[in-house]
Amino acid sequence: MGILDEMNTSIIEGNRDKVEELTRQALKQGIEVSTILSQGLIAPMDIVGQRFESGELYIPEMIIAGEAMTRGLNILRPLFKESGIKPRGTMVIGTVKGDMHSIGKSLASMMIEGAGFKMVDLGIDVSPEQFVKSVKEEGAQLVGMSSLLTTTMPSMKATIEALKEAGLLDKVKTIIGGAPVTQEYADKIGADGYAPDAATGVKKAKELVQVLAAR
Ligand code: B12
Repeated sequence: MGILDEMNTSIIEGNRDKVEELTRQALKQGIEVSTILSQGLIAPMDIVGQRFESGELYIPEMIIAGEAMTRGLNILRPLFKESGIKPRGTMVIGTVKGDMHSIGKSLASMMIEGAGFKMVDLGIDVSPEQFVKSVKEEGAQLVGMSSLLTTTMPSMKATIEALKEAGLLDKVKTIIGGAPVTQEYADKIGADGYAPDAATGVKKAKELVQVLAAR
């Protein structure tokens, strides 16, 4: 069994220490960081989701799998950072109000940070007011929102409305993501960008700061 398969099994089984060890080993073997990420860490979470849906796995197991994946992510995190460069811009990121899913948000944050942005991560269950406050305090150009539940997607709309009310929408660009989110939804709520994955998030972030700079 290849090391990436072993990582899949260990995440699904929630074997946190093993995931950490295998991530280190995979790096030592010279496997690309992006491959370790997509095939070793992200792929098993899809399987976990499917098994949850079919009733094979329960919430505690889903939490432990998430924690195991995060251990691997933490090892890759420093490798995404470029050092000593002036930030391209500042992004405030968070999982929207009512939503506790952190993994996709943290991954997007890590990759955008790696592309040279200053990231202000507000964590999970972030209210529209908290987003607005942080954008003001940080002078951010970008706001990243994550939602994994169809029931919390409206919090994205509420956040965009709160930014508008605070008179910030001409200064900041918004990017939304998360499994149930679509381009169509982004258009509907007036988000400036939609990213189906973290890599697209990086691309959008770069594009949108350029749009702002060109003004
Ligand atoms: C792990 C998990 C949990 C963990 C979360 C642990 C944690 N620390 O995050 C726990 C156990 C807490 C959990 C709880 C719940 N969960 Co849950 N969970 C999942 C699971 C299995 C994986 C999510 C994940 O981490 N995926 C991996 C990451 C990397 O993918 P991602 O989040 O999509 O992120 C990527 C992109 O979307 C994008 N992205 C995401 N956000 C952003 C933001 C920006 C700015 C950008 C640029 C990009 C970006 O980039 C990421 C990387 O490519 C999914 C199933 C699935 N396949 O999605 C269900 C799932 C999301 N959960 C679900 C449900 C129902 C729940 C609960 C309501 C269960 C319950 N009955 O209590 C609760 C809700 C709690 C709450 N209020 O939030 C449903 C949602 C159904 C729906 N459509 O609304 C799913 C789809 C499972 C299912 N098939 O039924 N869950």
